[in-house]
Amino acid sequence: MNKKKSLFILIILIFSCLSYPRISIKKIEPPNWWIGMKHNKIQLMVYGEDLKGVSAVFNNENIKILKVHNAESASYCFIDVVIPENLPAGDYQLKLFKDNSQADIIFPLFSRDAGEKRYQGFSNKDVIYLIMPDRFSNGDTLNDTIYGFRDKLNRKSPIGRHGGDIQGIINKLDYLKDLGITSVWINPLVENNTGISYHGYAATDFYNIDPRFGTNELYKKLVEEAHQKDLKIILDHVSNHCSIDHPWLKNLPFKDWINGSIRNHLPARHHKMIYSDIHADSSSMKNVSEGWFVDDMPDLNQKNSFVSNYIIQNTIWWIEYTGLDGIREDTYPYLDQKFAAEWAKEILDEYPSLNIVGEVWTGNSLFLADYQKGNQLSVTPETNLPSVTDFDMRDSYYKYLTGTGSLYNIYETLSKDFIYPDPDNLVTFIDNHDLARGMFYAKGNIKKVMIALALLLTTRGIPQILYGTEINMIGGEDHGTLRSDFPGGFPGDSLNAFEIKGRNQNENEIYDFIKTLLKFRKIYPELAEGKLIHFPPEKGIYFYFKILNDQRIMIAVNDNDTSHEINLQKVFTQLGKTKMLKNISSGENIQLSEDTKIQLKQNSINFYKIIN
Ligand SMILES: [Ca+2]
Ligand SMILES: [Ca+2]
Repeated sequence: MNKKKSLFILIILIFSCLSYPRISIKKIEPPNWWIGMKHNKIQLMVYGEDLKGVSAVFNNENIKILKVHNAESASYCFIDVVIPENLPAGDYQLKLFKDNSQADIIFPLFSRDAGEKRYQGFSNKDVIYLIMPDRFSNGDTLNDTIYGFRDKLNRKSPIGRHGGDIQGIINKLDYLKDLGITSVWINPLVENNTGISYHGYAATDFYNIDPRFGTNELYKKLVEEAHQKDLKIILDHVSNHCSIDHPWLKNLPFKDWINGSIRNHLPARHHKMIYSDIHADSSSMKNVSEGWFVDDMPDLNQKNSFVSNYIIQNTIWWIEYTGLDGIREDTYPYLDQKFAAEWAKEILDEYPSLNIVGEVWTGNSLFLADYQKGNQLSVTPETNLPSVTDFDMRDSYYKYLTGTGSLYNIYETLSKDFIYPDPDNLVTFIDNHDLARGMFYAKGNIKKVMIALALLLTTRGIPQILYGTEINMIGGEDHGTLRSDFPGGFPGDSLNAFEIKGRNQNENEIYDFIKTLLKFRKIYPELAEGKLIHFPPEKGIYFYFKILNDQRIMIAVNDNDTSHEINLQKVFTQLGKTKMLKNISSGENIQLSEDTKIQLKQNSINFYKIIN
């Protein structure tokens, strides 16, 4: 071939490339949908090349395409699709066309799983066990380090990956069941291919489980196995931000996909009262809802309807895919609040029995209550959010355990419950994955921790216990050490605290105490679900009653270092015609007369079944 001819062919080739773009599809999100959902109108996000101006069709004309939206970047397009109810399940083909170029991708439509124990919700009948999955149990050492993923296994580093995973949690479901736990909240499991990734809050893929934790199929299996054992699973979901290493950041679908830009963004302010503050300026609200939580977690702009649709569908997708039972939504006040209300509404429309708790980190119940659904005092629009995290109560436990406060702080917090539309639907806790452990603050005062735990489990709300509480884990104030490994969960551990013989005396004391309380909650539902009547604590003595229909239990706390003999005259209005009290721990019966006194040991909490 002479030079002239080859140059001619080259020009033709270049010309044809310019005039006939080659469109391509890399992936589609959601990767599938289901037949028979209320949400039968979905918006597909297509990733590929040269997608501006494409037209789209399915290989089945019953799947209606309402609209194809161009993104600002040609690497994406969005397709509004209606899925008919009577379509057979199966793999359908989505075809995109542009000029002489064509690309296609399989879009499976599944039938819905009709299993009984799906989307159960959680309530004050439950006890939530919070697991940081990297730090609980390593059930598969083959996934500890994954080629192409930044953080490698490094158990020596408090902020490194330690190897815990979903298989590890599956392996310990019987342990949790035996302890008496009913629900498990697991910190986020989605892909976090970024630095310091063990905590899971920096997603680089919203539709895939991080391979160091397992696979999507394994997560589904976890939910199914949990359900078989009558345990529930709560998804830790993040709508507010993603990782700076999310592929979106290299090629944003729209300039306003995130709030601000990598170089120029507002830092998040933490004023949780900002939406209900009638004196607030709109720019202050923007600093909370549009600021970046940290510099390596870009704030997603839920005002962009494509972002908003993406997140709502993503949440529904995980619920439908696994059948999970509830959601803990991260950094709730930092979301665009109009979006947040829409998100909760859409989820609860599809799954009315589900419960959603928003993480609202403020110790002031007045502001917490404003976020709970149905608040008549609120000046902000309806949130549709059933539950919030009771940080006011947590702060009271903190004051009690550190000695900077007393039982009176706990009493006072409970006395403010009028502010909540539904105080029983608050998630209560002494500590969580972001806070130093109760035992750390109590400086090893095991009796104080036991009283706090008993109050947590028997006053009101949905109690949440951080993994390791039951074995007296202490940890430190920094994230790395408070999230220490559960002893025995990892290869080479010298002790196995999952077993009685691997725990020392103190550890077994706390373990047995929690297990007994969880058993009491099952035997005496009034402890879990009953109405609370309480008396102002005086001189470290706190009386309260839990009442469910005609079942009643009296609880007496002695927070003194000496034993006390107490005359029951003080609580006579609640005892009335009661003939006998039965100490449910010792089985001892106490016949009641006008001047009956009970003995309360030092630093003790005592439960008496009321027998008429
Ligand atoms: Ca592992
Ligand atoms: Ca935000």
